[in-house]
Amino acid sequence: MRQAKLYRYSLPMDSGVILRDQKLNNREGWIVELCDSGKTALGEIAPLPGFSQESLETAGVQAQEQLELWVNQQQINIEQCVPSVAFGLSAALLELEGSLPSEGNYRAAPLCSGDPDELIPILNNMQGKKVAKIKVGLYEAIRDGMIVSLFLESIPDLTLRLDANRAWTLDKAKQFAKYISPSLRQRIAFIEEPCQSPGDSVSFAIDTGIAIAWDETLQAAVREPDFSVKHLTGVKALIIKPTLVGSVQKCIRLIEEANNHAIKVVISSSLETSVGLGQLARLSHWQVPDETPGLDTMQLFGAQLETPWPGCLLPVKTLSEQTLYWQSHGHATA
Ligand code: OSB
Ligand code: MG
Repeated sequence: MRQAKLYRYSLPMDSGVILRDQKLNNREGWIVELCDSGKTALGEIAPLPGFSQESLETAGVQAQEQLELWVNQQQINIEQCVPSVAFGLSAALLELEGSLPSEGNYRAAPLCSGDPDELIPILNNMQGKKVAKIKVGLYEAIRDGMIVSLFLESIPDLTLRLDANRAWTLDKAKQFAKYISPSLRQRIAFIEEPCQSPGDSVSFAIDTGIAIAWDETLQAAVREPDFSVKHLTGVKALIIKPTLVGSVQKCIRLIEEANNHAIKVVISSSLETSVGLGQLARLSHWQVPDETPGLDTMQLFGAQLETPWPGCLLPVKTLSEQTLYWQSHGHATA
């Protein structure tokens, strides 16, 4: 017999500079719990304010509709759900059937969301390939250029990912690049969305030799019905945030298409709790084994949820402490 539950959670968080315009003090979302033949699986549905087009309420209503169909052995249509619901339901279903491998890549690229000095001890303790991510475009472009240059000069085995979130004009972006000597530029793995317009970002990459990646441009493009990775060339990497893209299957199709165009993929967080973040770490290990995911966002939370993130010292809240919003009544159809 199939059973399902839908929990609504709320966890304390300080989103800091990650969400420039709208600081979040609380992360709210849904956790689905599926039970079938003695097995249980979770999935997280967490529209991100300012990024997702659907609201928390819309997502919850849609999730409940789909769960009602599922417990009654009826056809559900994940691909027609809004992205956050498609991701959460598909992850839970894969988990239930044992198709999401348990091994994860939890060595997320450390995210510097404040004082760059805080990154130094973290990098010194990091084993293997040193990759970190720094947000740029929050202060003067020249200051960003000097800081990035300083990091690359003082840590010779460091590779940096940068994220400007479309903060710069082409001129500003070039000012930034001027402070980074050409010999250091290959150690910038990529800069996500340097310019306000994607065309300017491509010009920046050509003019400076600094590789770029699409994040916002990708999330917008996948919503178009005739979407194809073909239209997104000129970049080194695509940043895939499954909560904003859709089902795990859709993400896998996107990864395959990107690989066919010699574009790398980085699986990245939309500030999911430890439930969703752990599944993203597993998806990344499974489908993008050679690329460090962008999942260093547990640090923004005040607590974890149900399934802890390896090595994280934050207290773990259980699902039973959250609001049970809906649950199925037994239908003995199986
Ligand atoms: O700007 O890429 C962003 C998280 C939520 C919303 C937007 C962003 C992010 C991250 C996730 O930066 C962390 C990462 O990509 O490493
Ligand atoms: Mg980004």
